[in-house]
Amino acid sequence: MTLNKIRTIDVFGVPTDLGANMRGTNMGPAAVRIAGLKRKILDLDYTVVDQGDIKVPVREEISPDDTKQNYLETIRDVCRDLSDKVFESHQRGNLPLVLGGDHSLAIGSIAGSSRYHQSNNNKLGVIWVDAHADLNNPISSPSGNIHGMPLAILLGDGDKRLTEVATAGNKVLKPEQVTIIGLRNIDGKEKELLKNSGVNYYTMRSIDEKGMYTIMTEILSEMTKKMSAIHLSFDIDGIDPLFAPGVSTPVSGGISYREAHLALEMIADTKLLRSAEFVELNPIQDQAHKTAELTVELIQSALGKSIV
Ligand SMILES: [Mn+2]
Repeated sequence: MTLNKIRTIDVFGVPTDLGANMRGTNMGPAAVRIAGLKRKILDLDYTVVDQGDIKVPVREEISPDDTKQNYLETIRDVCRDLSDKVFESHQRGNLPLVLGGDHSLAIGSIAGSSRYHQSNNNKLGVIWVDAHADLNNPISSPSGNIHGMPLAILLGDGDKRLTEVATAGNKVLKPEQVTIIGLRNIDGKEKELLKNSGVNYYTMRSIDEKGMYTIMTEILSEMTKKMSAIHLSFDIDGIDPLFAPGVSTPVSGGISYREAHLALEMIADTKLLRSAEFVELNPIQDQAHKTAELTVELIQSALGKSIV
């Protein structure tokens, strides 16, 4: 099946911070909307349908049992719901754009995209921009926070209740489908998990050595050869905190403002982007809305905004 040109963007907010210790990413979707998301996507000549927010229970009302297990069952329910909505958006021929929320939501969004592409025999490549590898499992994780585990879960490593949502009755994501960019903070045990995972990855050191242009050329020439659709999972903490202070887990030495735009413009040039999430924006940590505005600009670049 050939993929048609995308005309309509479906926006979904996932106001959750249940995957993290730090509160606040639940306000991310509102901050991105306030920064003018819809108007700025309309400027790029798409139709935009804001589908509103996925329902996420408030932390204070979640049962003590689920609180003790880092909200695992609540996160499962949210991800299941998101997975269905993302799947339906693809079926309508639209591009689901998911606003986080912490990165645990990627379990649901990628499950939905993966299910759609598998049922249409499209090969899906995933580009994961992040300071962290998000490859922890319940044994390796120092904190137990689920936002440190979504990529592991999508690859089939993790609590069964979540890996079942991730696969959504289909085959699990294969490591060769995934490329991580921007790594610079990996927990002790997670280093081995990353090296043994089989995913492609580019640390900040390789960005320093080769430059973002060379790296993205490498990644995208492989993806355009092997894949027929790209999903972008963009953790805002991949960007240097100088430009993106409004995240829950800032790590200095990250991707610069221009490097981020270049990477996204190059992804847009492939015309293969079919779904995306922008996650971990934390308005409590932000400075005068700077990171929310940056997020909207990054979304514009990913959707094809060019300087000329
Ligand atoms: Mn992440």
